[in-house]
Amino acid sequence: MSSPELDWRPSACNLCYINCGIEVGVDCSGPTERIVKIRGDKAHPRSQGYLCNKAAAIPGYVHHADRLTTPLRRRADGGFDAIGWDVAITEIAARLGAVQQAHGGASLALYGGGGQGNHAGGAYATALLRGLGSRNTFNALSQEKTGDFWVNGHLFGSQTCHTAEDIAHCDLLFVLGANPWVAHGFTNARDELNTIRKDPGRRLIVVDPRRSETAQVADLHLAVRPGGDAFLLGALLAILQRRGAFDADFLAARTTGADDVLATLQAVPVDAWVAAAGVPMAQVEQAADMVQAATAMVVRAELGIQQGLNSTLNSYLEKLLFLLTGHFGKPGTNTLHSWLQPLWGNARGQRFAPTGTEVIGGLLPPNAFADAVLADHPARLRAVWVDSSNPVNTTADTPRLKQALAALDLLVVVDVAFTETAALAHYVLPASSQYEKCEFTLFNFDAPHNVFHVRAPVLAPLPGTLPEPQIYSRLAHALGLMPPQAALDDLAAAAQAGPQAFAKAFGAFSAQHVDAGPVMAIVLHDTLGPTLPHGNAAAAPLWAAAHRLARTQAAAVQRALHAPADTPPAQLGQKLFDALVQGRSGTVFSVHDDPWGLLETPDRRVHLAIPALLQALGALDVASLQPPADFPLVLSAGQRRMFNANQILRAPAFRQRDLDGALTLHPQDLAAVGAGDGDWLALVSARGRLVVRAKADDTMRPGHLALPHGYGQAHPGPDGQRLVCGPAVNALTSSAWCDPVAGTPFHKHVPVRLEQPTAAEVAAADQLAQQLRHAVAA
Ligand SMILES: Nc1nc2c(c(=O)[nH]1)N[C@H]1C(S)=C(S)[C@@H](COP(=O)(O)OP(=O)(O)OC[C@H]3O[C@@H](n4cnc5c(=O)[nH]c(N)nc54)[C@H](O)[C@@H]3O)O[C@H]1N2
Ligand SMILES: Nc1nc2c(c(=O)[nH]1)N[C@H]1C(S)=C(S)[C@@H](COP(=O)(O)OP(=O)(O)OC[C@H]3O[C@@H](n4cnc5c(=O)[nH]c(N)nc54)[C@H](O)[C@@H]3O)O[C@H]1N2
Ligand code: SF4
Ligand SMILES: [Mo]
Repeated sequence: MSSPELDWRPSACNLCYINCGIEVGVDCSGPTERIVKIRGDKAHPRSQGYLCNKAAAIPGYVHHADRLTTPLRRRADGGFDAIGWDVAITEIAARLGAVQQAHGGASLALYGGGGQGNHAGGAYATALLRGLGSRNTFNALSQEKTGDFWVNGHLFGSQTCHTAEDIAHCDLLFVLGANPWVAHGFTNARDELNTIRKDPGRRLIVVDPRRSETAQVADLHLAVRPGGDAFLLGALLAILQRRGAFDADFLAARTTGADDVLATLQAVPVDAWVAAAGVPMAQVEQAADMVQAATAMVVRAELGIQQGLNSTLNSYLEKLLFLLTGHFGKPGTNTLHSWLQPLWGNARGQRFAPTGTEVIGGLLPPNAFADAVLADHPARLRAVWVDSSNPVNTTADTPRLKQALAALDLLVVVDVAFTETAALAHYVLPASSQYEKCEFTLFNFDAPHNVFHVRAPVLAPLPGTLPEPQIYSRLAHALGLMPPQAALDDLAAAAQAGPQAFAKAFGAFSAQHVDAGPVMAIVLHDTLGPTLPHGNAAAAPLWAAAHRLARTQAAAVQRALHAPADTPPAQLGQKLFDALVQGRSGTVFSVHDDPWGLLETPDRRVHLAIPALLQALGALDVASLQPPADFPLVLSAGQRRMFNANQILRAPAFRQRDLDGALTLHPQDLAAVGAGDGDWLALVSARGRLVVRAKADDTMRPGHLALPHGYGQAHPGPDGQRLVCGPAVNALTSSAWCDPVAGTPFHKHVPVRLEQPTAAEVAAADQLAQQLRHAVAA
């Protein structure tokens, strides 16, 4: 039988935050259309047809046995009843309203607000939250990036000033605690790494305790002791300073505060710190040589330092490396990028009352969530909805997180699948998948060309599901948060009449309904949305964003759209919006020639001195790297591997090459515990115990172990029983083990020990492993 002819439709991959342009091959021959194949979209201006191995798994995200197809309401016995959408919306609205009435808006929170491919819904979830009088948003970014944002706020004047990496044009790529070969993190990573490797004029340095896939193609691999990065970076900066390698002209022309930084570096005990970092001095000198020789360097950092010891300090030192050497704001260096719509905000100095936690970028750290619910505080959280997140598996300290979820008056989960978090909710609302609705992401971190991709739906919504904008619109209407229907009808009629009529009517509407500000995304969706092409109603809030950018960054938008310099702002904004909603493969929305107009310090200089972090650098103590006696090994709890993708892919088939989510460790560590390759071991932290499959791996540094991220999901097996695939790593982590500034967890540095499992543990692990293999084979 010949395979059916496929209809190819443009979209983007939702499996990591690069969001490569793809074409999905849709089989239209059956009663319902199905995605069966994926290929790269050559028309996508950023990825240009590139794909990694994971994209082939997208059909398994859309079509699998655990998709939700009806709203669910939990019964007293813990089971669920299927209920209709009208009942679900009415009941949830009533209960949210009751909590808000009794305890105020501050008792409500949103947890999530967008995974790796879906930020459209976040605009609407946030609108509902604001409409109810709350700004409490817990987001995964505060498990990794808020230390970086905090540093950016100090250096560049706003936490929304975010650095981009012009890797395509650098001659030195300095990778710190990142494994782009596997995890990407920048566009077309494997192609870029191969190009650098083959070019004798370009160099790659990797700092990673593990000889990672990226380290294996590097010119220099510094196998740092886990957690030793602040010492290594401090020593490297001090060496560069002593060699006179800093860019004095750049520092004088573009920065303030360099003297304070230099004074701190002067005091660094280089030899002691290099020894603490566990790297030969000759290699650090070699790294310094390569930095000095570079004409254009990019520093690329990720979780290895952001979820490692001293994470906010690491983010500072990493930026000092490119700033003090003047590799900033030029082709082939780190620079700032523009936003169509910032993914986070600027919130310097704000505190969250129930826990005293600093709000960074407008976001709260998941590490503070359990305390925020369980605290004895008048503003403690009582009602929460989770959207596009699975905190039971992804937030530190699973048992305590579950305790907090159970203490809520109301927990609503909006997801495409029946997650571990959904299983604990009062109500579960089934969302349409990212290929069944209009989507976009705000992960647009490129410079000088920045790209935004509005992804039109390529399939009809799975019956029973709704796109998030409709869910939040229905809730906002049911809660009485929306302006009068007659006003919305007038605005909708103006939208039908055309862009100019709409712009005029919207101006009048905004003036008249000032209190509709918080729910404006929903207003735009309900009125302008229906007029947009390709089913792109959810992109309506971008109308306001496009007009704002055309006003504030006119030259960059003109360059992107090839529009004449005298284009009036209103016309430029409309042109940008039209390009965004009409384009199917992504749109270049801004082209910047330098970052200085994007800086938000009043003097447009980089403010290099951050006193609290300079003090922390001066106070670094080599003894802090000594592991506790009862937990002598360091676990990287959540490694990116070829076959994991956060919690997005639930069916075990995707992970069949590493079905048990093995613990990788150096053969020497395996021998020390008297075990062999493939044996079960008990991995014990101060917080918990997991039985895991051991896998000898000589790329690991002795003493350093790794468990994968993105496991621990239950999925229905062939006999209907729910089988949990691989370790749920956050059973081992603690929410208190985190950065003092940003509250980001030290997941790359969990102190552990290995033990022999009991006979009963081994029997249970063997049985589950067999069931999983049986399920995958079926
Ligand atoms: N395949 C795959 N790709 C993904 C994801 C996925 O789940 N799977 N998730 C996406 C997401 S959400 C993110 S945030 C990114 C994360 O992307 P990365 O941060 O690149 O990935 P990780 O594997 O978490 O960690 C990177 C490296 O840090 C190293 N490391 C551990 N401890 C230390 C240390 O003390 N110092 C230093 N210098 N390095 C250390 C590890 O050995 C590892 O090689 O990946 C994205 N891409
Ligand atoms: N121990 C440890 N913990 C970690 C990490 C680690 O390295 N170690 N990494 C951290 C990092 S960097 C990150 S980014 C977080 C990620 O953790 P989370 O914030 O929990 O996000 P994801 O794992 O991406 O889960 C995405 C969820 O969105 C759902 N989903 C997919 N599409 C849609 C949709 O269209 N609509 C809706 N409503 N839902 C959808 C998926 O089914 C899934 O449940 O994990 C963090 N946790
Ligand atoms: S790098 Fe791979 S997982 Fe990430 S978006 Fe591209 S194809 Fe998808
Ligand atoms: Mo992440």
